[in-house]
Amino acid sequence: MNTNTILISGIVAMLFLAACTHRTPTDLTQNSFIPQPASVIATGDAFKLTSTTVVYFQPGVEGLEHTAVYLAGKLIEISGLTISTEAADKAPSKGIYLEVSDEDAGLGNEGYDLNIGKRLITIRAGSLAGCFYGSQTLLQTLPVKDAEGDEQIIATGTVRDFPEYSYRGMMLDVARHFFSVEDVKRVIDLMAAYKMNVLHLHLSDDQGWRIEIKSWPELTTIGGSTEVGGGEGGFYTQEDYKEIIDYAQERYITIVPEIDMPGHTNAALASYAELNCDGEARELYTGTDVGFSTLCAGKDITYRFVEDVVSEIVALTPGPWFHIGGDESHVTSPDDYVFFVNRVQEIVADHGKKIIGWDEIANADLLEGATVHYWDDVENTTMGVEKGAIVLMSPSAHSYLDMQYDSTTYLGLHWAGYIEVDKGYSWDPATMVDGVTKEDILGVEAPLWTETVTNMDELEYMVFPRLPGYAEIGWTAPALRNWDTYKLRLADHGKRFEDLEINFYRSPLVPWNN
Ligand code: NGO
Repeated sequence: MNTNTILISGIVAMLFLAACTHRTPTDLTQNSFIPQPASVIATGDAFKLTSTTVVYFQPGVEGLEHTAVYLAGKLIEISGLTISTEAADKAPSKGIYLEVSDEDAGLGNEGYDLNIGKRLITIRAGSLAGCFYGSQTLLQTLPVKDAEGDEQIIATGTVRDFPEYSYRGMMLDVARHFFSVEDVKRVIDLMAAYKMNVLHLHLSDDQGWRIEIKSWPELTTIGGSTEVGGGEGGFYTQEDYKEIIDYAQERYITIVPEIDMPGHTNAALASYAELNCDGEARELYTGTDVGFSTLCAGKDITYRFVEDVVSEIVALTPGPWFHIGGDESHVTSPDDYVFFVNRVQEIVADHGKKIIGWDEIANADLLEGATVHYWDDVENTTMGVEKGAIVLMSPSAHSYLDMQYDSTTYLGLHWAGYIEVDKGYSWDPATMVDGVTKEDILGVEAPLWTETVTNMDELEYMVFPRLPGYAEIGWTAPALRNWDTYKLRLADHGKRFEDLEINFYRSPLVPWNN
């Protein structure tokens, strides 16, 4: 062998090795999971996903087959392999097996145990949601798309995992700019991949009313007819809303509907003159000011209106919450505000839902089970806790998805500051507000307000790559969270974003490798 041959065979061997290391990942702990699981143990071997792999599910557990079909569908999408589903009473000797069992109480409501053996993968959880999250973790061991469409190798090991908070949400403002059912479904899919479980829909504001209310039809025919900037707006029919609810439910996401009141109501006040104290309908509004509108707290018809709206929405909404807004009611007198919020809480409670309201609602007499949604005012929030409420954390300076990344971001606002990806990630809900501890906190939500966000491309640019960080804050214990390691995992997700055609912001703080 001459030196050249040695050199060439050396290079070939190195290339082969590099290809092998790429194609046979056998160390599960090296996988870039987001959110970081509670524990990952590697066993150093490999499971091969082939066209003979079957996703089995325990029979007699309603809903589990659906998760099996979802998982098989994703595996087919990824690999191009034919992967079927089948019921099986007990774990088979090979394949993938989904099982719901209450044996491991330590996993809680949403936890799971994912065991990847050389021949068999099991996902065991105490609930259907847990099986779904275990499936999402398994899917993160694979690319989202394999150009070659052939067998896939998965590193063996065990993931035992459960969330820090039970509410891991995102909010979408469909009032300032309207987003279609298809858009909302895409948002739901992207959230589900990161184990988020609540989508809060901001369904009404000064610029638009976005949900059909059959007993007050002009809310949508008039109030839904425009948006910020004067575009044509739009609204969800009740069937559309149901379609969103069902789609979300299949992905273990609860929809929280918000009707913002008594302020932020110009669209309603333009639709029905009688809701105004002076009896005169307002003009439709397409600007971006806040705090200039109010329902008339002293009129009976106001509460008939709220009753009708709440009852129609509640009838379509399986989740436990109804969000009553309550923010920035600057032209409602303090007494009227308290009177109004107290009455509206009763209406919502009479319909069997728990209320959530922006932190200002702490000024009212909160009903048991109320959630104060912290966004701005620390005093309101601690007052809410003193009155027995729990807290949903959306600190505007850390979690608002409409805040610009930096001064060059072409969209968004910056009244609460700039939120680069590290700032969005590096905070702990349990130490955010003095006197509000983990026990007082329901969870975390990242709101996307859409004054400046007009379409899906723009939405994705503001939401990604920050959303996975909020998902991790909601899911992973603070002791396991650290920006320096998170940014490397996030970098690996860049390829996933690209394959999913997400228009994401390539933050210079993240060492993207795609
Ligand atoms: C505020 C305001 C919204 C704006 C948003 C913009 C809350 C709770 N009320 O947050 O109406 O759209 O800021 O960032």
